[in-house]
Parts: sequence; C-alpha cells; structure tokens
Amino acid sequence: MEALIVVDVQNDFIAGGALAVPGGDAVILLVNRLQAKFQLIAATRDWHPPDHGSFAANHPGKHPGDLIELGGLKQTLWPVHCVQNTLGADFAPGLNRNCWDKVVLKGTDANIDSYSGFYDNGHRKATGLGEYLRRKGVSTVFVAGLATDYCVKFTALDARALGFATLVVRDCCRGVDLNPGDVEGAIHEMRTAGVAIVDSADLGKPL
Ligand code: VGL
Ligand code: ZN
Repeated sequence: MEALIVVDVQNDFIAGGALAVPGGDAVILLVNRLQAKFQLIAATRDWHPPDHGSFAANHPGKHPGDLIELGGLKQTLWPVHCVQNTLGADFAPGLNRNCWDKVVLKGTDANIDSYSGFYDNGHRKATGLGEYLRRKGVSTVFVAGLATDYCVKFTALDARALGFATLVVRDCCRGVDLNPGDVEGAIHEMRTAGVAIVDSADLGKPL
C-alpha cells in the first residue's frame, strides 16, 4: 500500500505569506495532479500557538534567521507564521482537500518546533501519523509540498527511519534555501539516508 504525504501547503508558505517559499504557489496545481494517483493521502499542517518559541518576535532583540536554543535544541528563528486559526495557517486556495484521509497538526507545543509530520524536532512526541499509516497497511510513502529543506526533508527522513520505503517527489516541492545550496544539501542528505528522489512524470501511473 502506497500513501502520499502533502506537507504544509498553507497560505503562509506561498506568495504573500509570512514565510513565503520561492515558487511555493506552483506546488498547488502539481500536488493536485499528484494526488489523483493515490488511494491514501495524509496532509500535514503547521499549527503554531501565538507564543511559539520558533518566532523571532517572541525573543526580544532576535531576528528571523537567527539561531537560538529552544528546549535544548538548536532552533532557527522564523517570522510569525501559521498561527492557529489565522488565515496564514489555512491550506492554500485551490488545493484539493476532498481526497484527504488524514490531517496531522504539528508545531502545537510552544516550547519545541516540529518540522516532521511524524515527530517534534526532539523526537519526544509522535503525532500519530506513523501509527496511522501502519494501521492502514502502508509500506511506501511519497512526500511532496513545502519546504524541501525543512518540513519535507524531516518528514521524509522520519518516514525512512520508521521503515517506510520513502520517495520525495522533487518537482512537487519547493525549498526555502535560506542559505543558497540548502535545497541541494537536503536532497543529498535524504538520498544518503535511503530516501529516493523522483519526479512526478516518472511515477509510471499517468493520469
Ligand atoms: C516550515 C519553517 C518553519 C516548513 C515550517 O513547513 O518547511 N519551515 N515552519
Ligand atoms: Zn513552523
């Protein structure tokens, strides 16, 4: 059984959003097309409380891009984004949600960030996505969405570590590239961990 995980395709990560990922809008159509090839689809949703520790604004004198320690972990600081029950946390307009079987909220604990859809960044708490996929008999997981070098990467790495055959559909993802080369580095890191990098055109299941 195969499943698709659609990562964080939310307003704050597309044009006009607080943490807009370059080219992020393009994934809406691409993910819609990709979704048609799957029987089981889970989506992740970045869902932060207003006092979240990853927001630079919650650390006087700090700025987005700065590195701090949060809950004993290194934490990159971000603009305020994906605050619970705000427009920025809504899924992107035009994204087809009708076919989704599960939505996983992440980043809900103010004291720790959660890039992966499976665990927080300290691997302290599971979201339940891993158990859900196992219960559904999933052995192979495809990952697409935003952002390649953060939430897509960590979701794919955790999926692989949990024993799922894991493929990232590269053309259906876009990255932040905070430092140029971050996306390439993320691709390399995922490949090294046993994650396959594929393109949607090569999936062998034409529409
Ligand atoms: C993300 C930074 C902060 C992501 C989420 O979805 O990749 N990046 N929160
Ligand atoms: Zn976030």
